[in-house]
Amino acid sequence: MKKLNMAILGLCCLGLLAPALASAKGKKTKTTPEQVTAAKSILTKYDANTNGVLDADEITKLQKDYAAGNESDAQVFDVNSDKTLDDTEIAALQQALTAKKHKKKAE
Ligand SMILES: [Ca+2]
Ligand SMILES: [Ca+2]
Repeated sequence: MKKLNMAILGLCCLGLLAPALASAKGKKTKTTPEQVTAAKSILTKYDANTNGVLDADEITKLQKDYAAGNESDAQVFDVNSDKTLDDTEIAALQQALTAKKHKKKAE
């Protein structure tokens, strides 16, 4: 009986851990065209030193503005809709910015 309980407990732990592991396992989120457009717009607004990338201080300002509700473009990156841009979401933003450079679509 005790063994069974342990087995069940083990299975429960696995069940709890598996999704966490799956999401932590650096899965790449796909960049949507909307995100690329928004990223471009954000870069235009926040690239204060115009070096073509969002630096730490520029990202901090973006995060502050977004948290204050002053930045609507960043909304597409707030995947969990908690009104803040965390590291993962900023990474997605940076990814969208690079995607723009690599993927050139003839329009
Ligand atoms: Ca910059
Ligand atoms: Ca968020």
